Amino acid sequence: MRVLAINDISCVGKCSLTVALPIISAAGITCDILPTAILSTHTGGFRGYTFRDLSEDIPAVLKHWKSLGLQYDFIISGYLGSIAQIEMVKSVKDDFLKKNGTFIVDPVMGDNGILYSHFAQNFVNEMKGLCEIADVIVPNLTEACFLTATPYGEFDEQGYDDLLDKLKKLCARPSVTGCDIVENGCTRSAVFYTDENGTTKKYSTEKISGAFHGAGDVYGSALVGALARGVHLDDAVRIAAEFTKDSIVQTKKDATEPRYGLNSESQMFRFLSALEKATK
Ligand code: PXL
Repeated sequence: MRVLAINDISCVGKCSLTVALPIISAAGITCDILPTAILSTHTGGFRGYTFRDLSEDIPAVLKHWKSLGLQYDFIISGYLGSIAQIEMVKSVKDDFLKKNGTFIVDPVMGDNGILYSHFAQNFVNEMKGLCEIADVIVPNLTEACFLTATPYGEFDEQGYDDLLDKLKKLCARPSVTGCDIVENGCTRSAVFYTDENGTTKKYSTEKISGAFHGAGDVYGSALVGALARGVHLDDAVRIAAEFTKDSIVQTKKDATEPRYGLNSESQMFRFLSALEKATK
């Protein structure tokens, strides 16, 4: 199994490729990378960060890869710095994804109801086009709302089901993270997702209060790692959600600044043990 992760390198702050590469590799899967930009830190919570767009370098990289005849079982795309890069990802999918391969899009655009800096409505519209050619999309709740022109706010379970129905018009298998639900009087954090048969399901974990940067990257990377290992979608969602929750719990215990990302390193063994169990 060979995965290509298309994402930026945020040198500090543990997100995008600095999360995808260790998690997918630890899952036992070869993870090649196509960096879209190099930033001194990610853009969520730091000021004065540097941003080098790597778009100019990408055509030569892809030309070289074509000469090697590279083909991928999975391609996952994440943070894209421009509309031109969305178009580039579409052509990478056409040229480098195996016939029966899986294309996963993390439509990284925002969090907590707002778009990240650099993004506006025209980017959202183009991102919808990318989601339309994906097999699986992994938006957070904010991104799911922008993709479906749904006002961001509080949802009940029917509201999440309706949101998934709208997303299904874009992509058959959406998986939305960060959906708060109330079960037996307790707030829990759920992933709402659609399985291979088109049925919407949910998987919930304990809700840890606070905003934790990079949680979506940990979830998406663990999901790809599990799917690439041949784990069924239901188990892959469960394992990825538990790993993300465990990483959040540890990060909260560490009391590090949330903008520095999740301590997923400490939970890697647990994640791999769950993966081993699911693949036996
Ligand atoms: O974690 C998502 C992400 C990825 N890449 C960059 C970001 C963010 C979120 O802020 O700024 C550069």
